Amino acid sequence: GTGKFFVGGNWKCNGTKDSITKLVADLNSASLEADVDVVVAPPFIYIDQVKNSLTDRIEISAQNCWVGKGGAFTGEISGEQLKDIGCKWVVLGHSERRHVIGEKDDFIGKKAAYALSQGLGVIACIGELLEEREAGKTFDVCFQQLKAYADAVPSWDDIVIAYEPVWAIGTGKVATPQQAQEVHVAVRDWLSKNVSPEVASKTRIIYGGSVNGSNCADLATKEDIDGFLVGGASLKGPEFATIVNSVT
Ligand code: G2H
Repeated sequence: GTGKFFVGGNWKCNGTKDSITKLVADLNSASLEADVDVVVAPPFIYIDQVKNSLTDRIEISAQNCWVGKGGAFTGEISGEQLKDIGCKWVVLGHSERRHVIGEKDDFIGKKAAYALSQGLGVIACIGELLEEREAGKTFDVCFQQLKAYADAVPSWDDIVIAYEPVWAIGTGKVATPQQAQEVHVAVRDWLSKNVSPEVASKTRIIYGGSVNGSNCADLATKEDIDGFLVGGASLKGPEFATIVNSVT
């Protein structure tokens, strides 16, 4: 792998004050391998609760943010506000925002650039739909999404790329280690040719899509899999710890 293993828990639109109190307690008492960056992404309204109760060992991410400076944008949350409440990261370009909410590549690229400008790290998601994979367009789609980030951001220092094939998200159909590795290599190659060999070798590329406590170890053995973005299984503290500790 490249750099430090990185495991993010994307809680999506799940949880209550009570269930999050329990999850935080489980995470606080879990033993986590030292050499792993660990991040959780609660829903916006629970970030402050998590920030005030979770161990500093685990950093906090938002799941989205506004594309620019705050102001008259009803219902949005700005990057400045995320920094203000102690977020270190923001997930951008998640497939649910692309395909359920309708966010487009260039909008996501602008969000990434603005978030970086505010000092947030960006977990930049990419990934193909099943029909795109079946049509042999996996690399084309991933490269187009990567290009939108590359065209917008001034630096890749604070970006982690999350490859999440949409057909594997929340479906229980995890990509095989070989399928994931193949795309991760292609992404690294794209970065090398289109950004720089240095960025390609330094940027972490994590896998997401039905990662759980049983399949993480096999995936983690692959050379270009530098960690995971975990949805469903991140809602269970002990299982999330198992995934963090799958670092090889
Ligand atoms: C992919 C992943 C986390 P899950 O969306 O981002 O979710 O692990 O539930 O497939």
